[in-house]
Amino acid sequence: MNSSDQIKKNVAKKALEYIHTGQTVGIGSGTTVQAFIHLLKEKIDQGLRITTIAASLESEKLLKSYGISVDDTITSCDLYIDGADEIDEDKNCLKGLGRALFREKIIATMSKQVIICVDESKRSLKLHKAPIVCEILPFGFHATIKLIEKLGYRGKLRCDENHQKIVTDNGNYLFDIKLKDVLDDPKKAHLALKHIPGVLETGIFFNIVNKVLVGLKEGQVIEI
Ligand code: A5P
Repeated sequence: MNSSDQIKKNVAKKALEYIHTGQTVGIGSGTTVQAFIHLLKEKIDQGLRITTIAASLESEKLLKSYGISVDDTITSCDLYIDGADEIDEDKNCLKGLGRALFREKIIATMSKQVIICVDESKRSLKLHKAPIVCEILPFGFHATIKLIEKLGYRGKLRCDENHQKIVTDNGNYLFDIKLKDVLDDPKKAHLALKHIPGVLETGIFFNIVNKVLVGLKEGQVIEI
């Protein structure tokens, strides 16, 4: 049986097979992506040349520390590599547990190919386990939460262990909606939430993922 870290490495290694010199590559965030960046550095040392754009300050810092070029003026990517918190059979996913959903969605949307790297535990027939994360504007956030609740959702403003509100890389707050039931229509849920002016973006990704790499406990990586 492979450890969780080893599974992440296995999936990251598979994702690396899609990277070629001359590409612009969107780099997501989270621990699986960190494993990917470590392996990417080895390839860069061997002569691979790419330009990247990063979905979080943390990923950007790691890329830069390895001497990998990061350019946030890029307008399109050949491919985007990221993790997810949960993914369903139709490749819809829930993202944002690592705070970075907003930039992640911007980069995924500008990418020709979106590859999501997960382990088996993140797969579901229908989304229901992970929260729907909403990035919300600090101004008027009480009113925004009231409107989210008016849609029938219940959740929590994300705070740290000292009860301080978590602030994203973009200076906003996060509201985590706990799902009571499976998410039958991710697009509909996204559009309803996005209709609230204070909701800047949601962690519901639909019609955007092209390929899923799933790391199995036994060590193999399957492509979906
Ligand atoms: C970041 O906000 C998330 O969308 C991440 O992509 C997600 O949390 C996956 O992270 P791990 O690879 O650490 O599970």
